[in-house]
Amino acid sequence: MTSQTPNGFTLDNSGRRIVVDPVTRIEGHMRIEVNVDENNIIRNAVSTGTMWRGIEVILKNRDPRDAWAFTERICGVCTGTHALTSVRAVENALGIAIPDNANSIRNLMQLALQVHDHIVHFYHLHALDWVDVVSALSADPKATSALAQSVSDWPLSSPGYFKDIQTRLKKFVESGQLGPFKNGYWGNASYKLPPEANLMAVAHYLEALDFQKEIVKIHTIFGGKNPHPNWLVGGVPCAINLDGTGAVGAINMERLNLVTSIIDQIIEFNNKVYVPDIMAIGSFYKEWLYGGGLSGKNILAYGDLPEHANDYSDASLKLPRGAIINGNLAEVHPVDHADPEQIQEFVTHSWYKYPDETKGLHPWDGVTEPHYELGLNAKGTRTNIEQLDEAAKYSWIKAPRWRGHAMEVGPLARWVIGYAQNKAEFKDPVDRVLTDLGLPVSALFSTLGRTAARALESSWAGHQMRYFQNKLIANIKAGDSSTAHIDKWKPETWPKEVKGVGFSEAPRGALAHWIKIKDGRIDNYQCVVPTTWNGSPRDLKGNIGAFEASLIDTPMSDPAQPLEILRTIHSFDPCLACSTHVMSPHGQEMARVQVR
Ligand code: NFE
Ligand code: MG
Repeated sequence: MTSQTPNGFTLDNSGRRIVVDPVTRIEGHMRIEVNVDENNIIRNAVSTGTMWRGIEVILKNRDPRDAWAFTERICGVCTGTHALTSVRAVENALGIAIPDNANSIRNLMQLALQVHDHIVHFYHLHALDWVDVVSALSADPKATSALAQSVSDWPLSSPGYFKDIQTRLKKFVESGQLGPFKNGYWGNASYKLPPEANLMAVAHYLEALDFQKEIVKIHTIFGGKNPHPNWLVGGVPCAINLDGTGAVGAINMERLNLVTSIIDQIIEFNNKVYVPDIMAIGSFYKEWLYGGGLSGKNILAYGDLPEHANDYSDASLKLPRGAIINGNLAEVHPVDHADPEQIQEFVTHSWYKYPDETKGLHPWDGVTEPHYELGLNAKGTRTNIEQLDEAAKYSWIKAPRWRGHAMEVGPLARWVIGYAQNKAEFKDPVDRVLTDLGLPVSALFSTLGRTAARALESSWAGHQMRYFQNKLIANIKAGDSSTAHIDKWKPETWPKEVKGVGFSEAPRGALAHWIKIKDGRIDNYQCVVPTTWNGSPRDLKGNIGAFEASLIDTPMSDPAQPLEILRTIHSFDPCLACSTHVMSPHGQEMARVQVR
């Protein structure tokens, strides 16, 4: 049956249905179903979160000062970002200000997460959608060396180096123990890189695996551990003592120097490996401009990285805030988390119950009441096993909307908003990439655009880290070693009832937590996370979510090998643990790929 969605997509679910479950190389449990027409072009898409975790329910009646430690465990991937968002929500509710050093350290923690997440996402979760590992076996190491040296002066680029990598890879393949490279669609016609580019990318896959463990040391220095570093309402939980005496584990000059040296390595890795790889790989795929979905239409960013402590105004935020509707880049709308007209969550197609499901709820009044029921498909059979019914409830992800619109969030959304605001630090790198690849601005709104924006952001983030690290050191040297204000820690001093909101830009996009505090305890707590926006199911009016929209009209070269689906869905870096915040017995793996 053909239908038109209010957000501008034509759907047809009459063709063959392809089920991909579970989608791998993401965080959490997710299923995608698409219908393809007789030419194997995707004409309908259904995305579903198949797990539920109930963290919002677990938080009820707890001490608001502990909320960060619970919410942080929503996810081990965007580790720390929920904690940061949570302490901001509590500070906003109780009027708690943090010291300058805490602001710099929080920004360093958040930026370290961005860079770590982006590098790991590209190399370890996404690259193999573009890079054919098996093809690397037939590369000429000498030609690979020449290619590597033509794209950057990264030192690991000799013919011998690539020969060694190739030999290691060969042993791996011959052993039959492919490990992380198992079950790839090697040899699929959608792979376009020459063997040498594949070999270079495989080498960088291994290098990135080694390097990522250095990045997270920043979390262990400022937050004691990773994943799930420590946070604190009122500041950060680390003491500063430059001469190394006094508090055990205090931040001293030696530790600060280690942070500085990791930041230098991050900047170099981004400049000489990550960004050049994106450009090199992008140059072979620039015809493959599918996957735009909502990105050229409706995008949302909350902004983050306050330059000044406690100032969350647009002017203070280094990552931009705003909403773009219907692709009109000339108008960036202001975003207000406290406005009940702006952000609402719907559950028409989600496995939750609302008193009135024809209405959305602002998160301060949000309700999280699970209500799992299997939909019935057109044939009238129970469907979760075989085929979802998108006309019924079909996902554990709620459907958040901004002024009624389904929105895409993430690095591309942030960069397009910065671009639309004419901010040179976002506009210039984007224009350089487009010029180098010979592509128009519209090419940004694609799977490739999402992947490129993430690389540019990783590079930008490295420089911001250097900025906040220098700011931190200068402030400490000027005699300020304060890292926390705990003067408002006593619940007896709090108002009887109060509410607050904290927001951030997590690696995957706009994140906010809303809290209501009553008699010193959490009365209601709601998280609306990036993958809730992107992975949203349909809403009451039939608007499809960003994942779903991104798949429509994409041709598949072989539906039994759904590489194009993975390529586009992976470009969002989905995290289902975040978005569904008890797995049902029906949520477990049912099949890898089914073609019907
Ligand atoms: Ni679990 Fe997360 C991020 C948050 S969800 S990864 O980034 O918040 O999309
Ligand atoms: Mg939620």
